[in-house]
Amino acid sequence: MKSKRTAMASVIAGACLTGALAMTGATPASAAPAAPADWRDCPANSVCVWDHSNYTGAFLAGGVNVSNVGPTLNDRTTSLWNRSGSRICFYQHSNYGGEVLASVAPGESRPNIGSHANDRISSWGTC
Ligand SMILES: [Ca+2]
Repeated sequence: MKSKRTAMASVIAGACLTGALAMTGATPASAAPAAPADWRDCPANSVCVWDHSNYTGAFLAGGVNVSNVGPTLNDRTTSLWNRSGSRICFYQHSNYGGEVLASVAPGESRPNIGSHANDRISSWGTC
C-alpha cells in the first residue's frame, strides 16, 4: 500500500487491508481465493462505486458529496449503489463538472451503469 495521499485513498487502502486480513485469518474449508470487495462492503448511508459490474473490483465508499473519486477509481466506475437518503448525480469531471452521467434515487443500485456512463465518472453529489 502506498502512503495515504487523500482520505479517499485511505478508504480504498482500508478495503484492501480488510481483504488481506481475511486472507490471513482462519483457513477456510475450501481453497477459494479471498472474495473481492463487493456490495457487502458498502456501509449504510454511503455512496459506493466499483470498477466492475455487479459490485466487484476496486471499490470506493464515500458520503453524499465526493468532489474527486481519486486516481484508483477515476473514469473506472461500472456499478454503483446509493445507500444515502439523497438523490445523487454522478459527474463526468471532478468538482461536479461536465455531464451528469447518472442520476440515482436514494437506495437505488445499478449493477451496470451502461455504456454511456461506463468508465467516465469522476465525482458525485446531491442533486
Ligand atoms: Ca470499470
